[in-house]
Amino acid sequence: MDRQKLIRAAAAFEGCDKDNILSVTRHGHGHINDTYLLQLRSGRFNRLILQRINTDIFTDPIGLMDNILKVTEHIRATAIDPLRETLTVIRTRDGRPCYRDEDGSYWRIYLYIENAVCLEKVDNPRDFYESAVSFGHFQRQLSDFPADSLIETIPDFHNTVKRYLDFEKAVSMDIAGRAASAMQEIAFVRNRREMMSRGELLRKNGELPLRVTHNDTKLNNIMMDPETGRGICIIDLDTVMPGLSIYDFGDSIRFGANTADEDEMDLSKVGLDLELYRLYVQGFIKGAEDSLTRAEIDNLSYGAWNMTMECGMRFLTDHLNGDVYFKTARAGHNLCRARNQFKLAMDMEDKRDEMKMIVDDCNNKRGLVCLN
Ligand code: ADP
Ligand code: GN1
Ligand code: MG
Repeated sequence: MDRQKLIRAAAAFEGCDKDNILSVTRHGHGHINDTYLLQLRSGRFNRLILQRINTDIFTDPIGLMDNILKVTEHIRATAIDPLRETLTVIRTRDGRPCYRDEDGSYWRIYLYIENAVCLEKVDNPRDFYESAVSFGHFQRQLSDFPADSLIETIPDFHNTVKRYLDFEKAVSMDIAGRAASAMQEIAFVRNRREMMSRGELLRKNGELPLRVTHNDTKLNNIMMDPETGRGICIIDLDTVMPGLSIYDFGDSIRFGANTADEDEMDLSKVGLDLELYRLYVQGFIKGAEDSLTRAEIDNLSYGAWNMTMECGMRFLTDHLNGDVYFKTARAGHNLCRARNQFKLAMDMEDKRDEMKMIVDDCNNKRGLVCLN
């Protein structure tokens, strides 16, 4: 990115005069936005996060920023340390939460969360547990926030029924000519169609409440305290929108409790790590306190399976569409990811009873759980 362009964007924000900018450098390992660390010479805050919002994915950046303002203000109202426990949006000189440059790119600035680390992967079960406490607590913090006042920043993001229709469309169009060589995977998805629509059904008939959900509940979207190992602040709020709590839970399991990486080719290595699963269930229930309903708790295991199936189906759909959505590093990358997710889903089907027992057990021992 052209340095002058970065400086011009930064200078549109309060306190960031050109003369006051010491440096702007690429930062972090996010896959969606362009993120920079902005260092100032003087002022109340010396370090800020400058981001160019990915408007290919988020087509309504103004609505998106409005969501973020609402949610962060709500969390801030009960925070003990309001500048560290949620993101703080810096305004432009004319009072807006983001800046549109001459090329049509949208920029925003957040306060940098100091004295905190962002972990890229689960190396230590304790970190996974703490991430569960943080995402569970996020549910608790927003349990009294009106979810329907938020826009869907990516419409139908976790509407598995809609995702299924997209999948069938990809199969019938077969744009990349790959359907014939993926018949086994296509059949695998088709055989589970009904089961995959259960979450949507429970949402529609009101059995599962509409919540404010994060929708990208990965470890690297939490800033953690390096001293205590606990989560400080949930970041990456672009996909915060109305959704189901069991999907926030499920996406963490899909990603973090797999015994192998998401694109491991050796499927014998792929499976659900039940110990990590137990830790995450304990942490999530603890963090959520009393905010989850019985129906939500009873459907946590289903949420894990459903998110795994949905993600595998999205990878397969993208493979059939010619790899247009997810970044790929090699031929067949999306098909490999899809197979990996399907193997994980199958393992969850085999471990269904154990998964359910773990949830019941953790729920019964609620309050007695203590890893700290
Ligand atoms: P993406 O959507 O591309 O994943 P994120 O908003 O997650 O973008 O930001 C990318 C990375 O930048 C994060 O993983 C984290 O390391 C860092 N980061 C983002 N916001 C902050 C912040 N307010 N303070 C400190 N680091 C941050
Ligand atoms: C995408 O880019 P990343 O890794 O944060 C995707 C998620 C998928 C994930 C699978 C906006 O997230 O939904 O679960 O890939 N995010 C979007 O790796 O589509
Ligand atoms: Mg991120």
